[in-house]
Amino acid sequence: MMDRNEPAEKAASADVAAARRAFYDRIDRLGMTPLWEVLGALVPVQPKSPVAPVLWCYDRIREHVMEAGRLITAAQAERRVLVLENPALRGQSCITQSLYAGLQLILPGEVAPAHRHTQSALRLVLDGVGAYTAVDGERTTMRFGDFIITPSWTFHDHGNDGSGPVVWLDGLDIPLVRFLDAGFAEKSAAKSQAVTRPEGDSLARYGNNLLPLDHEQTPAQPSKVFVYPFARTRESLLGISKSAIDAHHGFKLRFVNPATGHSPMPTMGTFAQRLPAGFSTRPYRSSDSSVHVCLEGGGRATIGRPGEETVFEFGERDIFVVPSWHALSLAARQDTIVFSFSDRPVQQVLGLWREERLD
Ligand code: GTQ
Repeated sequence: MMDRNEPAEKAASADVAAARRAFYDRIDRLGMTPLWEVLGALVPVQPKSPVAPVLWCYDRIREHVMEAGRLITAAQAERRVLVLENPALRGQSCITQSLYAGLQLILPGEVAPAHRHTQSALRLVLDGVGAYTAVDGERTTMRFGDFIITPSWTFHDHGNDGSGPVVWLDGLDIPLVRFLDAGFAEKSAAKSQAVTRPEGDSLARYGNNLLPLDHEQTPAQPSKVFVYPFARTRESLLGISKSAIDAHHGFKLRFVNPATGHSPMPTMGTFAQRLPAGFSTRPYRSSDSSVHVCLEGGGRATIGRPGEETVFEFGERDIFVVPSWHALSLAARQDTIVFSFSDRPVQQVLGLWREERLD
């Protein structure tokens, strides 16, 4: 086993080092490079994520999202979104290595025209009322905290029939699909897709402990439930609050495709958790970098190992990132509900996912 803490070059004499450098230059022209100079970085003992812990306070960025609404229309932009870029990954449209996030604004009377793409998207409604998302011919009214999905290759358009601006968080697997070079997209001929099913049809058919008689899905197929209403999520989180609390998670549940028990979409895992006022979670880490959004209450997130930790004070609508294998501890100032998402199902299906409960 080579000593990964000591670069091979350091141990060598000056002559050997010079000979090696000359050799590296010669093989460089042939499109080759020595593994031993990079092995430690390629095969790390544990994840060394380049992702930075970062917090966006909604109240501080809201005015800029609104300003975008005065500079470009939803129709001109196709999607009027301010991308949340991880400060360590600027220019790559990434919030983590595998995931994209942005804040989408839609003004009264606007339509973000119908299109589809192989990237999967989730929406978490943060601000305003009166907007809808249409997925596969069915419209869903967007209410605060609702988690809505647009699975890979489903047509979707967004509109606002209300009287004020509406903002939601978009989460997409754009970097993952880009990495795989598997991106396809097309615009629909129709600006708004034809409504073929009444609102609530999917939820009634697939989201109420019942399924159509002949309905069968494989684990990788996305949920036919397009909206996971916040009212229902809240009800479950409060409903389990009389039982024992998990020291590392509080009361935490994962969203599922009810027909399979797997994640609503194959590339993104989504979670909701409740922390009672005054409760602090024990530190916990996992190999999926995650994006957290506070929907109710607020508190303190401590990210990373003691001595080099990052501490964020967060409140409602604030968004923060926890990099892979960084310990997270959450302390609730008030009764708090946090939504989060990550690439966990991808790691799990590939046999890569790890977690560790600390302390
Ligand atoms: O709503 O379809 O934030 O296609 C980025 C790409 C949103 C969308 C984004 C998209 C969309």
